[in-house]
Amino acid sequence: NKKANVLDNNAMKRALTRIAHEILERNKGVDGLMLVGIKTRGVPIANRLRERIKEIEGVEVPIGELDITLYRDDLTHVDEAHEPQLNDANLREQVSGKNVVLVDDVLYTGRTVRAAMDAIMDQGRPSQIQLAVLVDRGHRELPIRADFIGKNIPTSQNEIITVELAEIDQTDSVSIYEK
Ligand code: 3GP
Ligand code: 5GP
Ligand code: MG
Repeated sequence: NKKANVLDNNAMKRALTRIAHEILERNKGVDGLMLVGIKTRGVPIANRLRERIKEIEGVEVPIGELDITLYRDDLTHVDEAHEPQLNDANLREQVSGKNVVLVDDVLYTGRTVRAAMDAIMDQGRPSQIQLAVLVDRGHRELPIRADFIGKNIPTSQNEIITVELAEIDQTDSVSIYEK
């Protein structure tokens, strides 16, 4: 059952515009920049950031996607015994020498991001890896943090964050549910 709407369409738009500016500021422009979305919902978020960056700088930065699926995926309960499994890495561009910005919808334990970093490093030697997330819900189990955050939403273990994106869900929203 739903407890609260946290971001609507306009708030999400503003957060992603801000993150696009922050990415450009941190990386001093688009040179060497590459975005990598983590499936499923990290991919449309990465595409939106690329659109914003194009509007700001007039350049389309390279983009890739990673498929990292939990070995046992039970949406309301992440089994600590099972690490996210890496399925495949279809990175369209070489990551060597790039400033790679990983993009995901929700950052939770950090295990998905750890697997994503492994996948990137298998492709080559990036100059840097940074992390952008729409929502940081806390409860990290690894020493991982995001460089760019849409919204910090402190949650309890029995809450889940629902992220809906127009490209997949026909609407843009972030809300909190109680299990
Ligand atoms: P996503 O792949 O688009 O990011 O994990 C499959 C989907 O379930 C994810 O979509 C994610 O949004 C959603 N989800 C909701 N709660 C959880 C959770 O606690 N753990 C995981 N792994 N996914 C969750
Ligand atoms: P982590 O590996 O950090 O525990 O979890 C990150 C991944 O799991 C993200 O890709 C995200 O899709 C999913 N996830 C974890 N918790 C939640 C949550 O509360 N809501 C949503 N929507 N996704 C979550
Ligand atoms: Mg995700």
